[in-house]
Amino acid sequence: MDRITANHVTGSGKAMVQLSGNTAKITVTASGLVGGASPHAMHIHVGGGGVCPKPSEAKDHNGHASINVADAMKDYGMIGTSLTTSGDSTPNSALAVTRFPSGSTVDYSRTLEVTDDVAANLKSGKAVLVIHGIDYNGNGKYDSVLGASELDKKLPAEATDPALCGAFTTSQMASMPNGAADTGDGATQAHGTNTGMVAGGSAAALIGLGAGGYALRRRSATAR
Ligand SMILES: [Cu+2]
Repeated sequence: MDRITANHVTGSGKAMVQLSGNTAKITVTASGLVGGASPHAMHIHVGGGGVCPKPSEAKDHNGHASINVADAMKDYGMIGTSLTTSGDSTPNSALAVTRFPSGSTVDYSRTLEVTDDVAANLKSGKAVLVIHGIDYNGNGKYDSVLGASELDKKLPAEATDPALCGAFTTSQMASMPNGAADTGDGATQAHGTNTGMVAGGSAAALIGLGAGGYALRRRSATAR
């Protein structure tokens, strides 16, 4: 996934969706996020441009250049599915802070029913995964350095601003070989990685974050 660098994010993550009809098996892993008791809202966003915001889209928030959820709405669209840990997963649970992963790492896996709209966006490459919750001023917790959240005035903006973002790309399992050759090409490698995670079921679509996300992960691995 891409770091929202304008929000001083240093973490990284990856995600995959295995879609069969409207049933989506979703896995998300991330690390380097705000730790402690900080919940990280996670959503599949749909209906936008199917892309992540660029650093140049930062705006002034409480005197600090940063990107809030609304600033990037045209890029990634509205919330389609809330990746809660239990219960409701509709946009109604967008900020159900007690039902999202919390702490610096995310290791999420859940099978959910998604709407026709979300399924269509996943298949057409217009779905974007966003993990929220940043630590702009680096003090290890959410505070009001960027003011209140534009989504819920009771929450600090740091709690809802986007941290990691990745546009989903689709692979049809039926057309994929078992274990693509490692040609050194990032796209092909990412494809092969996806293939390796497929257990079976030729009718399902496997949807992962694109080659860019993979390259980012490689860079992260060598930088640490
Ligand atoms: Cu979101």
